[in-house]
This record gives sequence, C-alpha cells and structure tokens, in this order.
Amino acid sequence: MSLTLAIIKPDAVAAGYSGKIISHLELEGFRVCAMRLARLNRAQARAFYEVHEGRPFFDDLVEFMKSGPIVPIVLEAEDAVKKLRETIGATDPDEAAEGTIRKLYAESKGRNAIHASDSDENARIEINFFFSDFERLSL
Ligand code: IDP
Ligand code: MG
Repeated sequence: MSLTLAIIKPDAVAAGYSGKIISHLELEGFRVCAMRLARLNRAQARAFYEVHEGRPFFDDLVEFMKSGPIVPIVLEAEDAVKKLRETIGATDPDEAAEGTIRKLYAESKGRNAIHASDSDENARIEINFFFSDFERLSL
C-alpha cells in the first residue's frame, strides 16, 4: 500500500461537493488516513505550487487556491499516486474521461475541483506540507 495527497479545491468546497468527492474516493477503494479543512495565504499557495512558478497561469492559480477553504486528504491504496490520477481525470475537465472526479465536478482547467500528487516523492512532500505530524499520527 502507498500514500498520496488529494486536495478538494476552493471551487468544489464552495459548491458543496466535498462530501460527494470524499464518497467517490472511498467507493474507488481509497482509505482516508488524514483530512482537514485548511485555508492557504498567498505565500503558502505560492510555496505549494512553486514548480509552476513562471508559467502563464501561476498567478491565477495562486489567487484561486487562496480564495477559499480547501480540504487536503491523505489517501492510502495500492499504487495510490497512479490510482488517484486515474480517478480524478485530466487537468482540463473537457478532456477528462467519463466518470472521473474532474469530469463530474470541475468547472474549467483552472478551477478543476481537485489536486493529486504526481509522484511518490511529491506525495511525501505534499503530505508533510499539510500534515507535519503525519508520521506521529500513524493511523
Ligand atoms: P494537475 O493538477 O492535473 O497535476 P498541473 O499541470 O500540475 O495539473 O497544473 C496544476 C494546476 O494548475 C492545475 O490543476 C490547474 O488548476 C492549473 N492549470 C494548469 N494548467 C493550466 C492552464 O493552462 N490554464 C489554467 N490553469 C491551469
Ligand atoms: Mg500537477
């Protein structure tokens, strides 16, 4: 079993889709290991997405991610990173496969409902970003 990080983004939290998205993840076979409601300031949003600094959408992405509450969730499954990427679908909901979370709940490529880690190494870093005491929790 391995771990990954999902974040229900501000658009989906504001639209009241948090429960449906958590349910979707559990029905796909993920186990919720840690979860909280969080709110990022600008510096935190910039730090979380620093690999995208310099990209044309970076400022909009930072503004969006600090615009309202988010729900970071640590998920466990077999091959969790790959499985979650498949479950959420393509970045742009217009290109996401039928039945994926982004197809179901995302508004647009920018406001796309959910984040997922893209590698085991980034999952470890991103889990630590929101749950600095995760190892100690060891649920
Ligand atoms: P991912 O979330 O599918 O991994 P990334 O390429 O890592 O996609 O981009 C991070 C986030 O930046 C996306 O989820 C989306 O919110 C935003 N983003 C990426 N590309 C674009 C774009 O072309 N226009 C607007 N927003 C974008
Ligand atoms: Mg990414």
